[in-house]
Amino acid sequence: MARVIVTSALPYAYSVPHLGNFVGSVLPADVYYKYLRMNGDDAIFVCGSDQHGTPIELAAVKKGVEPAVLADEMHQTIKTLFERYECTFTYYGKTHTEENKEVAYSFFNELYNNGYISEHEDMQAYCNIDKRFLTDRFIQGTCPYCHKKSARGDQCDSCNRLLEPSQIIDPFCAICGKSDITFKKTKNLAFDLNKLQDELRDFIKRNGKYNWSRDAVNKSLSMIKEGLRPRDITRNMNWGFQVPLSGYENSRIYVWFDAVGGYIGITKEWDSRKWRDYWQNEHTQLVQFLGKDNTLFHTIIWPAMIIGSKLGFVLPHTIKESQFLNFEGKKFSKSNKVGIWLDEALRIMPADYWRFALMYAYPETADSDFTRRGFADAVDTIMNDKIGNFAQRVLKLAAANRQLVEQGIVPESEKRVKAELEKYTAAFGKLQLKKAIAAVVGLAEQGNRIMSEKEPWLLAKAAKTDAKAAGEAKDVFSSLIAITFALGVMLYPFTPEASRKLLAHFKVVAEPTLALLSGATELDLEREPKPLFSKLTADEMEKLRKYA
Ligand code: B3M
Ligand code: ZN
Repeated sequence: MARVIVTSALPYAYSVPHLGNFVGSVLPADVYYKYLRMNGDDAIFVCGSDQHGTPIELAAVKKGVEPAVLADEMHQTIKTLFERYECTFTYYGKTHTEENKEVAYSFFNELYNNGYISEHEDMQAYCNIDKRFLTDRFIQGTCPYCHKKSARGDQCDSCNRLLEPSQIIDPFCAICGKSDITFKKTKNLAFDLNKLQDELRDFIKRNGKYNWSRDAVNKSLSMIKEGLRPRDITRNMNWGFQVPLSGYENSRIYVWFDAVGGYIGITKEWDSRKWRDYWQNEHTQLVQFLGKDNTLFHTIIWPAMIIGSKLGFVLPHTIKESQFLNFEGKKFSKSNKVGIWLDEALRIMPADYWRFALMYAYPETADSDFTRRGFADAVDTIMNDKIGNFAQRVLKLAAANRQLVEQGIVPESEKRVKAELEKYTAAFGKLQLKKAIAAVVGLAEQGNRIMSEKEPWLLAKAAKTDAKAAGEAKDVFSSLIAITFALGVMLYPFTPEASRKLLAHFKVVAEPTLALLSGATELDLEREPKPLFSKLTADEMEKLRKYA
């Protein structure tokens, strides 16, 4: 039994996430965590709001409220939404807390003491129109590497390389769009990543073999190969943690520094004692889910903080990077009204449908596309026809032919259950979540095949007068019941509500475990079978059409 920390990238607390954000990290992390719980692992699932950074400050300025107030309001909204999607975090915290400040300061102080933080004076972009320093996303322009016009102050949105504001070619201000920019002399503190590059390379080579996405390994190693540069960890702005060093009263700690450290801060907020048992324990596996635009912050800056601080925190064991989900062939975009946001989605269909359809389209190794047609197909053909209808037919047949129902079946003794379960656990073991969901669908397909080949309703009729037919009917019923029960268990990470409904027929009311599959079934024949899923109605299709 392993001890595992599962994390999902921390959503910024300034807007509701869209379906693409959700499937990029929180949803697959939740699916994986639910699996670990079923498997009996000692796992915690940590996520929360990333509350610092320029966009939040700016949104607050526009609304005329304090950034902390806005960030806490949004935190509550987003947290409640994830709960409505049945995400079962051990703790959904936030970064603007005392606990996280302590964590950020201990990283800062140790890196400083160990000689990895250096002071430098340079010219920083300042917008003469907005009268502020242009940090991070507020300075945009052309990328010095790929030469696309998609560079922002800390990263290029096209090639995803990490940048410094001074590297940007033809910069302009993202607030006013103008290039009335002066470079003013300021002091900043930089994290000397260059001093840690050999250790970082070793770390990536060592841990990169634990189910990391190949893309994550490759681009991290190639960044190191190009040579790491010192990276500013302070910003000339007012929102964020104060810099714990005199002379920096007008600066704040860079948002990414306390955001990655936030995984620890949030765990500390969860439990002021237990957090150490997870984070400062060499036997812990840290499994991190994130979108590909967040990878280098997690494979370079974050491990550099852990290695350089020598605080004994566990390094990422697995980096599970996802590619992007597009919406009907386009990038999600609030300003261009492309996409569906998490609050809107629940006004169209309940959580289970989104969880399943999104994981079915999970951009696990390549960008994928969310389309109305694909969604309808996942809902109607797979959820409703293959899984839901099958389970309901089995339960109805059983209720109508009680004399053929054997109690105490061990689901795993059914060879089809055993085979698909093996694929399922192997897939989860390698964090191949699309293969895991395919094993669930595969088991339902096996069940459907038995239905059409054996025609159990005819066997049941024949069984009334023919003892041999009765024997065969019982066997077929046992297989079907074993498969139905196993589906109830295996669906849990993907569609927790349907799993609950199905397992209630087997008198399982607690959170399911994989161990149930080696136990005995007890089918409740008094319980009326109801549909697990339903097809999209004309009304639901119409609602979806509005977004397409
Ligand atoms: N908040 C970026 C994002 O939401 C950032 C992730 C932080 S993970 C420590 O895409
Ligand atoms: Zn670029």
